Amino acid sequence: MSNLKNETLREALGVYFIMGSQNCITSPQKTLDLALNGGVSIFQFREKGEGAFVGTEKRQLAKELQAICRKNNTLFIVNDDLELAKELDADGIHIGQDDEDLQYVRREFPDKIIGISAHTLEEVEKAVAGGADYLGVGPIYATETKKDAKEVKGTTLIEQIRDLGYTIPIVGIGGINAKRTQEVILAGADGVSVITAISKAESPDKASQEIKSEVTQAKKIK
Ligand code: TZP
Ligand code: MG
Repeated sequence: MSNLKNETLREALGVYFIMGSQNCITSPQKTLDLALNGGVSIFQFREKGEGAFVGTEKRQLAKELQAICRKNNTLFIVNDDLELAKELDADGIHIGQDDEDLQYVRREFPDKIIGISAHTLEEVEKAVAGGADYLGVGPIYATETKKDAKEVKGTTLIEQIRDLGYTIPIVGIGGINAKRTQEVILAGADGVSVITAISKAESPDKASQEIKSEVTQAKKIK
């Protein structure tokens, strides 16, 4: 990815909303629409876990959420499902360490945004060498959302990555809400990835707005 694209992506990662139907208390379409109005700048469709749709229902929901993103000029990323990402011509794909090999994904999607979750410096080094466009680092705080999440690390790994001079865009993930946002950005992240604090908020628009404002403020201090 060129430097220009890299800087555009860094900016877009500010408020990174992730969800699937299983994370929502009302309709996912409505939740996403409100979140985008509130200031979410990039969205990841992550339909997984208990009660998640599969097959045709999953595909249909993905298409509807992608259409909402397009209407709002917001990047649409698919979690883990290469076939779906290809079929929908998504803007990108996010993979975990246990998913498809990064170099394979890069070959399959030469021009797409590829994000990867990283939990150690070794994983960071491999991700950068393998051509990832951004890193998801966490869990920063305790999370109820991902049952098999690794141990909570606070912001230490983000700080270490920056201290070593890596400039790759980073989003923090895990238990992040508006109150915790500044700490994550000040540690060196370009954005915050959020599920529950937006998907289960009484007003997903207000929650997104608050997080966006914290990101903006923290970036001014940095
Ligand atoms: N990866 C690490 S923590 C996490 C994922 C997908 C879940 C984050 O969800 P929440 O609700 O924002 O804590
Ligand atoms: Mg995965």
